Amino acid sequence: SAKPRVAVVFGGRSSEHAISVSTAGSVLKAIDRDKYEVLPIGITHEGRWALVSDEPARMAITDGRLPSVDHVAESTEGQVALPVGPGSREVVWSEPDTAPKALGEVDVVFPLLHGPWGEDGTLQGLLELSGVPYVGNGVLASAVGMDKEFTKRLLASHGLDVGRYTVVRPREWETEEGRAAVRERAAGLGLPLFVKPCRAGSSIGITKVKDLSELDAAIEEARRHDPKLIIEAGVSGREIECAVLEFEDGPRASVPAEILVGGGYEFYDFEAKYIDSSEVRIPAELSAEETAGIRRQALAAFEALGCEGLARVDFFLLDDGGWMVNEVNTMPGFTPISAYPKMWEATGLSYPELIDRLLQAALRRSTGLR
Ligand code: G1L
Repeated sequence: SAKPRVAVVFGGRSSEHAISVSTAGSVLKAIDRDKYEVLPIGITHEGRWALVSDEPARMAITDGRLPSVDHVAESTEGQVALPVGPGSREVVWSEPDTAPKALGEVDVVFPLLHGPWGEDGTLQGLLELSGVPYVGNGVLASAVGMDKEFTKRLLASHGLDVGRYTVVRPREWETEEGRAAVRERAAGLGLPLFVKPCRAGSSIGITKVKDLSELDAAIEEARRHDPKLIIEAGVSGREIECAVLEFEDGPRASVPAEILVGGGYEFYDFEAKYIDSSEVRIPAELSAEETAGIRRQALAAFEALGCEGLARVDFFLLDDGGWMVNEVNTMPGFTPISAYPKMWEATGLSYPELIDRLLQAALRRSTGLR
């Protein structure tokens, strides 16, 4: 009998709760029910794990209405629990003042969560402790991919160009000598500068600094999202992305895409990314040599971070012909119209096939060292 049971976990205490819910709707719709049994588990805004009705249609973004776990949860009183400890993969459902009820065993978790407690490796750590295999990146790659400083350090040590930058640590901005040192390092990077929270799921808190008189305000703004900041030298070039996916014989890179930022946007910000949906050209118009180069570097970045399952690697093709890695996204946008699935579609892999490959890769692994 035994179809593998997939727990799709989504929602959560994140500003991208609704994005996660609508992504889960797409994933639930595309999972082959002849091959897998599905258990949808939502995390409410308050962080409560709840059993959700298996109705993908109710999880879509419909004319301006944002979906939420709180609207599709079976009960806001009860709570789903994944026992921590090896041996059991049994999931339980408890209502107040009643004995916990077994929901059965889970063979694999499909985590669709963004931001803190989602893509920073903490949920992956919980799943490791629980002994349940899961789709996508492990603890280390998830944690590194979330931190722009450690991403750059690893990529650079593997010979990839990451551009010029400086890190501002929490305590450094709290003394006058520290602030002076930061201003001096920033001035050495030229203009424009991009001031960013070092650890963030999306583009929130980022300021483009065109004059050093704007630097302090930009730093204060970024510090509202993360006490650790990164200041990057602005670059001029084209924004090219490449999708990497783990196959039976190892990772493969897709045809690349180009992000064409629509008029009016200073850079690819939160709104441009999710609401305005800037144009994506797939395949990107590149020479055969450029395409081969980007695919090779995307695989190198995947290996540098010790990625598993998938990653989207974002580059700048600089005006001088060089390449720079801008970001490694270990949990990319994942609806059928997101760049990551579209790059695989253009490479010959449909959305349902992509989901099946991710589940198969997770089921081939077990938890622990690999
Ligand atoms: F599980 C995967 F495949 F690794 C995975 C997990 C999460 C792929 C993509 C995502 N992405 C998201 O969860 C999100 C960016 C839609 C969250 Cl808001």
